Amino acid sequence: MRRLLPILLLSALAACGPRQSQDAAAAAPAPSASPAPAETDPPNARGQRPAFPGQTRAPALTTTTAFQVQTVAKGLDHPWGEAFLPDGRMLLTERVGRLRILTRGGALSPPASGAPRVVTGEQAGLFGLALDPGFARNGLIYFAYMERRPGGLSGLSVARAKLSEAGGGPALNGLTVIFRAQPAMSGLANIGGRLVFAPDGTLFVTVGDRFEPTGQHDAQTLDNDLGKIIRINPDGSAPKDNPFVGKPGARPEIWSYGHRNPESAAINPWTHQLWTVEHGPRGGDEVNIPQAGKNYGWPVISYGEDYSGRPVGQGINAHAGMEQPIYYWDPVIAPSGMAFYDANLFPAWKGNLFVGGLASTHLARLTLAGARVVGEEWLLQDLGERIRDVIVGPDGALYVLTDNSNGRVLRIAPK
Ligand SMILES: [Ca+2]
Repeated sequence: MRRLLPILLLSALAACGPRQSQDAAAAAPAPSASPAPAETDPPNARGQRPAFPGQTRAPALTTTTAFQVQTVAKGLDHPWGEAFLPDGRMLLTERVGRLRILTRGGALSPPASGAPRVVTGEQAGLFGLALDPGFARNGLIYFAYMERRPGGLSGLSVARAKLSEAGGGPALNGLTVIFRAQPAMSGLANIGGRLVFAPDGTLFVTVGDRFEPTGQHDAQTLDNDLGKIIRINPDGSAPKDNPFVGKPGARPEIWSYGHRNPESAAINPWTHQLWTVEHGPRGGDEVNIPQAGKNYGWPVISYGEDYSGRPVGQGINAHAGMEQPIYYWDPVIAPSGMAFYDANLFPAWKGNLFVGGLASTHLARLTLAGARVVGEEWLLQDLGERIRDVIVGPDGALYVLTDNSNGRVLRIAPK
């Protein structure tokens, strides 16, 4: 049994590296009308202008709340998704294909039996998970994973199963695949895989574009699930009020399109709307509020540039009929996981949005004014670990997963 590890104390104000010192300096009162942002590196793509003031590089913040970071569990192989069970334990996934239960005391269960075989390699594996809104009654869980498809191909699939525990550990029973993203592909990048239930009981699934060249299975066309936000019923059927139901040639499960690789999704607890964060090209990570039937632009419009250094498409950032992100990062943070903070343990953080950063190895704290980001702080940089997911626990603490072969579950609470 794993024991709770020694508590690691951190000061939110500690200057532990060049980024942190820049943040602290940037947060000093600014004499000019444009306060310095948290990001101090130049953008990847030169000459691009945001569509509205504050769409990128929000003013840097420095929290006034001292906090501590505690390692609840370690030794996990690329933990990806996490959710709290009604009894206060955590259910989590490891990308290699394992589901485990973590007790409040830090004990990890054996991997759940009955899990499907997952395709691994590059970004592929077992991804996000969600509990059925009626979990306390029916024990159903949902998870996304890379499934082997005919012809040596693979695809993002969502399965549902009943979680039970008997004897040796957790077990998945009655596993049913409720959604299979179409078409199957060969590549193992830009897969998506985050799940979140909407207040109306439908399930949102984020699906990446699989890094396919434009014109193949385009995020802009509605005859495929790639580069889409999907909305399904818990049995996998398409809700009758989905925006493209009945439209010839369009898949009825599509909620919104023109996405690149969304690996973050959460319901805003104050507006009850879906928010997502997606990986853009180099210099184009985005926060969106995907609405039914709308086009979020990829790959026609984007900030940033292609990895080759060339423009994305025609190099345009705006187009009629295509939605602007409410916020973007250039350079990218490589975002994964997001959580709105609506608990009471951190009164000063109430109303904030937290986003994990893989490449940036930080946890972004964003302050919001309605649908605008108005401040940004980078937390946990001194750990130097890729952040895969963040959720708010029943105790009001933030629970963060770090993305490596000795991945950790971290608990962030006031000092
Ligand atoms: Ca976009």
